[in-house]
Amino acid sequence: MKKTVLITGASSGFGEAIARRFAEMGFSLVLAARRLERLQQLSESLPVNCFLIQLDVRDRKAVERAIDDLPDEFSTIDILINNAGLALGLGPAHEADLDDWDTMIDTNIKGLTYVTRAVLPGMVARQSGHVVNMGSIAGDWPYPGGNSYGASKAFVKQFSLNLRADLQGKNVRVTNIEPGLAQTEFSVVRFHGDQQKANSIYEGLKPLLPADIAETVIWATSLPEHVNINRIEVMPTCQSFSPLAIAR
Ligand code: NDP
Ligand code: 8X3
Repeated sequence: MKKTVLITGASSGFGEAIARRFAEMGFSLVLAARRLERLQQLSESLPVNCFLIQLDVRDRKAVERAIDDLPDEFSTIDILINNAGLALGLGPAHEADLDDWDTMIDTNIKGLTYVTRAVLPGMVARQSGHVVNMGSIAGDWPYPGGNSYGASKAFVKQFSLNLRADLQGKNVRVTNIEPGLAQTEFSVVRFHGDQQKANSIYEGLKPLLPADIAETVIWATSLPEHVNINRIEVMPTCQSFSPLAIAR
């Protein structure tokens, strides 16, 4: 029987690439994001059945309704890709816009928990399923300006591990994927629409591409059911570590 994957944040970047890869493999797709027209364009280019949901993951009631109201054909979610998320701002904590912090916390943390909580009972009842959370290297490695964004991804890391603890014996897998620098709409969003500033982040280097992360997701979810990949940290080869900073 065809499996169904629900992807949040499927309207661009990683989510879109992940949708394309699962579609190639014949999965049924439930695609969610706020920009419905982008989901429509995507689904028209895919060779499989898609159910589209215009959804803001920050809206707890809307998330619950969306999962409750899935048509029968799409209601058995075999794989959940909790990918919707964003960074806003790269300034120091003492100058940060609190609205940006609220939005990141509401989306990357709360939204992710709402979708997970809505989908998990079905997986547990069926004793089958896989939750893939989109974390980030920012959840492991601090950097200037990472403040609330990095902290939100550290939540995703620990939440993923704690889900594993709760799901012991339920045959539901949990994987946290932690990409590094990747070229998507991420930086345009982070810099509030400043395309030039966003482009400068990727100038003169070879970043990860959405297809690279899609491949990682496909690998982790295609392994035999008895194999659980807890966490995958992925960087472009050009990215690595700096010495610890010391102010003199
Ligand atoms: P994009 O900006 O290209 O994609 C983000 C996706 O999230 C969009 O589809 C957007 O859809 C969706 N989204 C944002 N807010 C909401 C919301 N409130 N409700 C529903 N959907 C939402 O960036 P990426 O593909 O890079 O980002 C995907 C994930 O990967 C994020 O969680 C990000 O933090 C993470 N990540 C990105 C890295 C990078 O360098 N690019 C590296 C590490 C992790 P819409 O606007 O239509 O709602
Ligand atoms: C995105 C990667 O390094 O820009 O999560 O925070 S980084």
